[in-house]
Amino acid sequence: MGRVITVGAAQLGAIARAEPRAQVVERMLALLAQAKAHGCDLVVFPELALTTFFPRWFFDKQEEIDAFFEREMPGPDTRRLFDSAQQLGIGFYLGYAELAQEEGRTRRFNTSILVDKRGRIISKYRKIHLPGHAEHEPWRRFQHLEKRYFEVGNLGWPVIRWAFGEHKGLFGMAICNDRRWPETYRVMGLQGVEMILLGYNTPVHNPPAPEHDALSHFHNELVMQSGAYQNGTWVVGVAKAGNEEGVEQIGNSIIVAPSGEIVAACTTTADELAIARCDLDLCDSYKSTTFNFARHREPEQYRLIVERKGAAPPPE
Ligand code: ING
Repeated sequence: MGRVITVGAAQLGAIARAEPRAQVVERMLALLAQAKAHGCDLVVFPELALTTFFPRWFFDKQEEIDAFFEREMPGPDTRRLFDSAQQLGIGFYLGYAELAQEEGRTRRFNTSILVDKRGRIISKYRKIHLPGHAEHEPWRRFQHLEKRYFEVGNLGWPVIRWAFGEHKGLFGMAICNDRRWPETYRVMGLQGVEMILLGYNTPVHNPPAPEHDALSHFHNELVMQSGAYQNGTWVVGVAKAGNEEGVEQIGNSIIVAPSGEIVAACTTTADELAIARCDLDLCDSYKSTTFNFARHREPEQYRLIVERKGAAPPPE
């Protein structure tokens, strides 16, 4: 028997702007209880899981924006989540808007944390790929102002060794748009990652490219399946789904094996738990063969191409 970790993808349905954090936490506690009943070691919640996806609106008052941020973690509303997870002996990934005092100034990030079974924050990640735009663009059916409300993450993509029970594994985190970029998976793949946890809020409609809308599920699965396979890692992707304040967001939360196969999926756009028993030893079947980086990668060759910055000139 390998190093099996039982994982719950805890998808959340829509969160209304007026929904108090305490009510959202109640919904998360219900998913934690389900996870316990199914023997989960780890539960993954979505990106910005405590509030509605507020970058869909333009706000010009900073205090309105800051109402969506957490100044401490755990805070008054999230302490119950930490305590309950600890009582149940379950670790969790949580995405939230982080307001921090760093380097003598206030900083705002789209953040995720990994909390162990004793309620300790053992890793933090701040979203690097911020999609959307920084200025109000009224032509859009809805805004996507992550570039206005958050700074680019400054923590890299850390991979940590976590003892989730009698076994240990290598875990990393990403957030939403990060999952579309191969660098996200490769930077963690080069650190030997065995399971990448990520949450997302993905509108079906992408105003700059409406022709992609019909492919939103395909692209969601494509990027996580390829990232998993090409780096020999598990990937857990969890949605904030449903019609949230008039914007339809995809569900399609999935758990992907290092083979690239989807082994569990949510089938609704509501609060839903998809569960899989994930054997981390399966990673080695790919990391030691097809994707044996030490034997098969040629970074020196890549460097020359990258430095050339563009297509090679035609032969003389
Ligand atoms: N959301 C979306 C995502 O990357 C997006 C933004 C939607 C990009 C559709 C491209 C196409 O899933 C966030 N929050 O990054």
